[in-house]
Amino acid sequence: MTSMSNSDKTDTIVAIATPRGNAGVGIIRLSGPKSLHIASEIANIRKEPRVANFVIINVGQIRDKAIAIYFKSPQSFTGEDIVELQCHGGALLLDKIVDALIKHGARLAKPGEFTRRALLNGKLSLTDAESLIDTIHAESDAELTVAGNSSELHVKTKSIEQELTGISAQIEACLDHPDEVTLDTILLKKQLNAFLKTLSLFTDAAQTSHYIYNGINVAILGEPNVGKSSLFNQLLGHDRSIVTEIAGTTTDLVSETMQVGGYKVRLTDTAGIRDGAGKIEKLGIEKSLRVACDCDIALVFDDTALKLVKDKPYICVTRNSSIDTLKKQIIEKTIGILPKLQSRAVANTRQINELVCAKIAIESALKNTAADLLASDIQTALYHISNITGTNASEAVLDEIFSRFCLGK
Ligand SMILES: Nc1nc2c(ncn2[C@@H]2O[C@H](COP(=O)(O)OP(=O)(O)OP(=O)(O)O)[C@@H](O)[C@H]2O)c(=O)[nH]1
Ligand SMILES: [Mg+2]
Repeated sequence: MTSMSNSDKTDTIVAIATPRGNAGVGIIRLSGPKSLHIASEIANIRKEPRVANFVIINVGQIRDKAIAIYFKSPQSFTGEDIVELQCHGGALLLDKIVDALIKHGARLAKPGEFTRRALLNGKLSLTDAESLIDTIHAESDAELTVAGNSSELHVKTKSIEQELTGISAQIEACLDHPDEVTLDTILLKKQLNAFLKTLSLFTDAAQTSHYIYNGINVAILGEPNVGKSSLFNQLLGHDRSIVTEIAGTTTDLVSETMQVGGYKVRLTDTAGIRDGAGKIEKLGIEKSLRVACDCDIALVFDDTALKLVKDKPYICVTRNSSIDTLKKQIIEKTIGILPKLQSRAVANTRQINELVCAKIAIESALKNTAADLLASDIQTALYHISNITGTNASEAVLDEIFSRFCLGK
């Protein structure tokens, strides 16, 4: 997604807000100054805000009975005038209605543009916006829980940002008037150390956050024909991998995401490990060996597999392993490898990267006695913290975040 121009921000945008497909209801959303005007071109929308009204949408030869709701600025999700049309959910029907709205002056929204406007209009913070996207993409209960707990990060980074801004002003004053203003270095060191401690709460939990957001990699390993793919399919609950009586059936990695005990697990079926395989199988076996090294938990069928996993957490399995027992064992091993969460200090990967950069700048500030170098470190720390809070976040950072959004959000 490219950076936003001024006209981008004042256009009236439109998108289908519900997933594409044939559903009972499909919602089209318009946001921007001309929302009501444009929607009124195809339906008799009432001007009373926040009232659901029954309308007939007329688009060429097509008619649809729908519910329309007008949200008047600033009391709306984006802070702008919004019209929401709850139509019938046919993909073709919704496309025709959107086309008509575009013909009457709306522009198709970019992914995440509604939320980006909400951010610009102060309706939500950047951490709220990221929490929203993480919630939408959540594939496990753990992910859903941590995505909804963004307030801790917001409160803590906002407070550090305010203090850093104050410190920055003091240093500038010292640099401008060295004879009149002196820096209380003892207090400054105390403040900086306190920031480091707070930021560490989140960075120390990075491994846990990583597992929660990216999933725990569980690999099924063993010699050919032992029943790896059969077990893989049973754990998933559907036929994903091909199963035959021929040794060497699986030649490539097959991965699927599933939820076990509220955690996201990425389960991988592998090619059976043996000597003397043909060209294709050999390439598959190389991948199996790599997965044996990289996985977090291994399900091992035999000694050949066991030798590969070394000191990694593993579970011995057989053809007769009970799926319920196995799932319980995976949960136990998962809890074993997840470092304990300190409070609700969870941040996503992007946020953790910014926090680590901020910490490095603060650590450098603690070593610097020259005011000009100190000023530069504090500015660097502020830059990274504000890429989390959203204060003056760069367009590039916003583009990166909002490109993860789906159309219509
Ligand atoms: N009787 C019995 N047969 C099984 C069981 N599990 C798998 N099989 C059979 O064993 C054969 C091999 O099963 P797969 O699941 O394809 O084995 P695999 O380890 O994935 O084999 P490769 O992909 O060749 O490495 C198939 O004919 C399965 O039907 C089981 O629990 N009992
Ligand atoms: Mg197989």
